[in-house]
Amino acid sequence: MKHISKPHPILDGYEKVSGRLTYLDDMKIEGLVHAKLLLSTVAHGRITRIDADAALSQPGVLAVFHHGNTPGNTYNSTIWFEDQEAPEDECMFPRVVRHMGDRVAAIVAETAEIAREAAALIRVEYSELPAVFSAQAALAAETAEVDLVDETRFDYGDTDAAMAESDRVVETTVSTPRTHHCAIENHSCVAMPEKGGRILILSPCQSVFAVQMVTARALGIPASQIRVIKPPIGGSFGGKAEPVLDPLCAQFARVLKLPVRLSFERHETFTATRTRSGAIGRVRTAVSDDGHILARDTDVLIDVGAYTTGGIFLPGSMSQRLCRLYDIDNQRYRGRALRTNTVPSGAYRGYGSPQIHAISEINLDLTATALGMDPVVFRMKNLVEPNATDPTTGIDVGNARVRDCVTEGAARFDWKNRWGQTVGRSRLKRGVGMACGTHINGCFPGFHEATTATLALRPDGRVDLTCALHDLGCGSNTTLAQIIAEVLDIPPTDIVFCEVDSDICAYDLGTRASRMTYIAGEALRRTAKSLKAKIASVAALEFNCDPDDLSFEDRNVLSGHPSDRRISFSELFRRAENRNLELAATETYRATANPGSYAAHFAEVEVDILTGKVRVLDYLAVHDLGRSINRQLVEGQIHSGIQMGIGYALLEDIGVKPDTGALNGDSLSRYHVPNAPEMPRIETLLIEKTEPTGPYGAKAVGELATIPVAPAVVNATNAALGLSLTTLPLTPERVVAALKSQAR
Ligand code: SMO
Repeated sequence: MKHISKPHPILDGYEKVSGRLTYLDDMKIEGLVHAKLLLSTVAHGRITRIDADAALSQPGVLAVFHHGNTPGNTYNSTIWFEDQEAPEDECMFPRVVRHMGDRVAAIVAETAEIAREAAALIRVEYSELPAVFSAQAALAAETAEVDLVDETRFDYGDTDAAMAESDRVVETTVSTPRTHHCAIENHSCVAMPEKGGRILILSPCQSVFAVQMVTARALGIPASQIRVIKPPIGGSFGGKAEPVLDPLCAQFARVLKLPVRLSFERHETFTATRTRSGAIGRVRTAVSDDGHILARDTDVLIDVGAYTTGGIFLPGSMSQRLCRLYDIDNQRYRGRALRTNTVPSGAYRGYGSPQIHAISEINLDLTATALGMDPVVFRMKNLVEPNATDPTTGIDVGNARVRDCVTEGAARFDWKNRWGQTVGRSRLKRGVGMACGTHINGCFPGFHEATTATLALRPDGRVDLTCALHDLGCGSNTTLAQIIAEVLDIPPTDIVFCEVDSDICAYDLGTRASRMTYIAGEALRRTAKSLKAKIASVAALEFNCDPDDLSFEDRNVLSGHPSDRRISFSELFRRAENRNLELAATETYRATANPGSYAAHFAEVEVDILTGKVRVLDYLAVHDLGRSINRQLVEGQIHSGIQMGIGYALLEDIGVKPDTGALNGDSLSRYHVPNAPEMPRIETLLIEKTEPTGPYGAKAVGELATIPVAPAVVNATNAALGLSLTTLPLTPERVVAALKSQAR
């Protein structure tokens, strides 16, 4: 193959590194005015008074918006299609604020500076209400208000009987922190009036259609009145999956009949957008002495923050990720998502998967420890085989190669010789650990798991692509271009991507659920094949030969064997026009499967027992991704996944203060992500045994890359210290406290 499994630089990489790419905040828009939000300073309270007179009297101030003069329509920012039902408890400006950082008012002014200064002049009075800052507190509070947003259960086999008959049951409780995406680009939006009373929204987002639907509900107008375009985006990781600023910005533009920009600063992105939900999970794993898992019982409590958002899906998606990894005959699960008076949660790379894997994979290692068994040996006795059936959904997990990941990874990492070694004298203790992980490929069998694309030959021989493909900055468009390039035998740079625009692209779910390579990639492969057939039929007319005798080579069609004649794509465009034939193809691909992607990660850590600081020294990530389309980008995804996962294990926590609900980590100086010096040596190993339903055998890697990291690092730390640390992140304070209580 010419373009598949080949490195190719990111298509807009040069523009990015040279600073030429224009992000939304860099765009010059004529007549633009600026909005600034005023955010709640209490965690829960009824707004009794908003005095904006002083602000309004400032020169350059155009308007103040608050609950008294904006639509009170409730909505749920998680929806992504027109009639989707989801509990609606958010509105533009609530009368009762539910967390510190909730939206109280907005100032719109001629400049951003005037808006910021005027916002500080608004006086707000609250009548404070009781607040809860953790899921456990929400459970205990039993307030009249129902704070449970979803409960999902499954129960198959006979868990209690199997537990009673087992040799031992190992129970652990793991807690995971609330974490933030830290995309380099803060949340930002521009809205402006268009002809005919419509509103145009420019939004760096994960789905222009989600922005359209959510804004329509919030404003109480038909979706057709809103047009959304996605400009280049400076990272998202799930953080921009739910529209936060768009409904507000659209409302301001509609009322003022002016283009309005609403851009967050960093601390606002921390306190007033979305985070990864925190979770506490109790797992009881029943095993036989020879290391077979006989039953498992998992109970998870999820803190979704102040609004329901996508929290309704979290217990279910965690359950889906939990039962595709090990072959367990008896299993019970209960997941409950609760609201608290903290910043709302939403999507963040893996959608519940990093939480549930930390909870279950740390338990598994502690179970192996209780058995006195090597965790690799223990896992190999229980991991799923290819084409296993997910017992909760009946879905085939596809060509699941997690066993290959573990076997080949253990060999490469020299696990046998490194495991159980007491390395390190004096202060510095070393240990190795590993964890497995799985993730989905798209939303099948959920609604709308389809992608529609159009490819059309251009006069210059390049190819126009019309499809709502939301590259979030990680290079998915490059991977997708390689798939088209392979079918048509053209350079990936010959594919001209349209701007994602709700007016010109067919409906699409957008970028979520690890669906880009697997679903959109297959849709594009099929569309390219369809265009290729049309090109071949025109070439066959020109050559007066059978289309089957034609071959494609570097923007040309060749006739016969040997190929004595050739005609270029650009020439074919003209010939087709002369014949009144169209060289364009549109295809819709609807998913028929949802295979699992799999991984095994191996880590070595060094712990300073005096300071409690954990360093990751060495890392091996093994991924079953069917086939890599672009090895370079795959490695980039894996490296970034490891970086995020190390942060999740050791450093990152938005730090909700238990007494006030304020955030400790609301800036990049107080919220610590791993930087280059904290990164280990990384090796990646790919298992490329192809997924039959994926384009050229490919399946997802991007979200999964971060999923096994935290448990692998925690397991290595526990191995190094002989401890059972289960509260993430493993901060120096926690490590030191655990060492002290162990010494006692
Ligand atoms: S966490 Mo993603 O936007 O499926």
